[in-house]
Amino acid sequence: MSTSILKVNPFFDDVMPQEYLELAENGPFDAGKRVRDLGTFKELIEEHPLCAGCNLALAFRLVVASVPVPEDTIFVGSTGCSSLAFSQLGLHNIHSLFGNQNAVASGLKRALQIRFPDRTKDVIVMAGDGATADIGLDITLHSWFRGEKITTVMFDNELYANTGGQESGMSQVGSVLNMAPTGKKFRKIDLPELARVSGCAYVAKVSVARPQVVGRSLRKAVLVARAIGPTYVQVHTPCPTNLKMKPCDGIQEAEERLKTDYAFLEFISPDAEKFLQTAETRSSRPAEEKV
Ligand SMILES: Cc1ncc(C[n+]2csc(CCOP(=O)(O)OP(=O)(O)O)c2C)c(N)n1
Ligand code: SF4
Ligand SMILES: [Mg+2]
Repeated sequence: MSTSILKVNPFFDDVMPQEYLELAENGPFDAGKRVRDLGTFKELIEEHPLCAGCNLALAFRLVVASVPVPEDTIFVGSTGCSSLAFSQLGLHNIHSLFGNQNAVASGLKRALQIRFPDRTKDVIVMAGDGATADIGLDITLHSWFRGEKITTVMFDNELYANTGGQESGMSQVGSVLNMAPTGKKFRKIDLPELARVSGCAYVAKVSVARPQVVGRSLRKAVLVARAIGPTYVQVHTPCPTNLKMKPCDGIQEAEERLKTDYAFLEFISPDAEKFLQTAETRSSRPAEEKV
C-alpha cells in the first residue's frame, strides 16, 4: 500500500480530528518502528475504553508497535475486551464474530495473495483466550492443520473478562472467579504445545512483563508466517479488574508468573530456523524486518 493514501488532503486539514492528523503525520507507517521506539510515534488513537492497569491493553500496544510493515498488515480481532481497543487502532483491521477469527483470517490471507500477488500482506489475529482456546478452538486448530500462513496472537488473561469473569480453558486449576465461585476443576490447556503439534512453525509463550520479548517474538512470528506456515504467540496479560487487584498490581502478577509457568518458551521448526537465519538478506526492507 502506498502511504500517500494516509495523508490528509490539505483542503480538509481544519475539519479532520486532531488525533487523525497526528496519526497521519507521526504514525508507524513506512518508518520501521519497534517496541523500543514506543512513545516516539503514534500507533493508537487516544482514549481506548479498557480499564486502568489493563495488561491486555499494554500487550495490544506492544503487538501493534512490533509489526514489520504496518501499512501492509491487517489485524483480525474477535469479541472480548481487546475488541474495545480496535476502534482506536490506526492500522487496517476487521472484527470477526466471536471464535471465527482464524477462519476470517484464513480467507483474508488467501484473498490478499490473489489480489496482490507481488506484495506481501501480513494477517495477524489478535483475540482472547476464550475466543482462541474455547469457543474458537476448532477453528483455530483447523487453520493450523491447513497450514494457513497467518499469525495468531492470544491475549491470555486466563478468564472471560468482557462478560464479567467466567472461567476459560486457559484459567488455572483452582481459579476462583466471579462466575466460578467454587474454583476451576481442571488444568489449564497447554495451547503452545497444541500449536506445535498442530503444525505451527513458530510458537512463543511470552509475558507482558517483558515488552521487548513480546516485540521480538511477534516479528519472528510474522516473518515465519509469510514464508513457512502458521505461527502462534501467547501473551500473558493478567486482568486486574477480574482478579480484584489494584490496577498497578496486575503487572506484578505477570512478573511473578515468569518464575513459574509463564517462563519464556519458544519453539522454532527447523525450516523456520533456517528461514530466520537468512531473513535479513532475503528481505526487501532489511533494516526494518531484522529480528
Ligand atoms: C458467538 C458468541 N458467543 C458468546 C459471546 C459472549 N461473549 C462476549 S465476550 C466473551 C468472552 C471473551 O473472553 P476472551 O476471549 O477470553 O476475551 P477477554 O474478554 O477475556 O479479553 C463472551 C463469551 C458472543 N459475543 N458471541
Ligand atoms: S476487564 Fe480486565 S481485560 Fe478487560 S479491560 Fe478491564 S482489566 Fe482489561
Ligand atoms: Mg480472556
